Amino acid sequence: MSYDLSGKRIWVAGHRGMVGGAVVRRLDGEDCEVITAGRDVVDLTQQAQVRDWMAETRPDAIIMAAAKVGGILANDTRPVDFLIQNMQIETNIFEAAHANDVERFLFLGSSCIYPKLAPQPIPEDSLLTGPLEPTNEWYAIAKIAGIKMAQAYRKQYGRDWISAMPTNLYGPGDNYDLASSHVLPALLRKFHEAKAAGTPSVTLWGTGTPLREFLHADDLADALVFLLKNYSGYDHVNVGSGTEVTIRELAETIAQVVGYEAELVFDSTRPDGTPRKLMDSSTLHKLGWNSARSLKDGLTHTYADWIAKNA
Ligand code: GFB
Repeated sequence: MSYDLSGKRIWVAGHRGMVGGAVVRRLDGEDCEVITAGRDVVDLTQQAQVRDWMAETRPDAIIMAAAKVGGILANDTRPVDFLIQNMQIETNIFEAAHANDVERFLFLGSSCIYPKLAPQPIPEDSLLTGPLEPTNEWYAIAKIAGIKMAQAYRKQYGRDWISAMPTNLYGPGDNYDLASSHVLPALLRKFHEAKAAGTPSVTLWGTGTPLREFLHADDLADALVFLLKNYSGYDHVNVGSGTEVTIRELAETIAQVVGYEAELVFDSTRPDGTPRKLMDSSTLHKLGWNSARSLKDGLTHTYADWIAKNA
């Protein structure tokens, strides 16, 4: 299958977020028209606004990077927000896309859709084979519903709509708020601030033993454009980097990137979350895409970007 982006009007939903921003940058190199709309123009949780805006704008394709996202603490403590807002955004966009005959729709999920104790690396077909990780089951349920919406429109109406499941992401434009961020920006910030203040230790949540696979948002954006052009199918596709580290190893690498060695203190009152979630990305590799950036390079670039924006 090959979908030619030339002359197409592509709406990047969620362009102000880390992933949406990366997709917009990536589409700059394509011969297409990129459509964006901030919350001031269309509030994606409001059905009538989405319906009216889409009828007026008529995109040919949608890359759906809009979502309520957050790290382990935010997910664990605000289940209503993560479940309801994501379901609203998804339902509104899918319905309006169908009403306006959108040709291609790429829905973005998350690796937390898989069972807590899924086989590793996690193949796509382990979806719905076991209980979810409790700290993020609300977000996971909303994302599973999104996969099913894409599949339902394909099954009932023959829509050529697809889903991609990225692993843990990082990059420019990430959320650095310690109460709601993911681990990678949190640790960049903690080491940076410890260095500035000369604090001898940095506190990490949990035990430091969970394993996480990290992918740079620019690599994800490249994979998404690749899938939009080259993949048509009922099944969702995993997008990972193959780079897996423990949280302790991540902290040690971040210490090198920031240039500050500190004692690592582990706060065991905070949750570890799922023990491991390494994606099996062989489907994507067989289709012809591979990620290029190393974690160290990606961290260096991300840290430099954050410093530049916060100097
Ligand atoms: O990135 P993170 O918040 O989310 O946490 P998940 C990953 C691991 O890092 C957990 C540990 O074991 C945390 O306990 N960690 C250590 C920290 N120090 C910190 C810290 O200062 N801040 C944070 N945030 N973590 C999320 C899901 O799970 O991953 C979402 O909640 C989503 O639904 C996302 O799927 C990709 O990887 O555990």
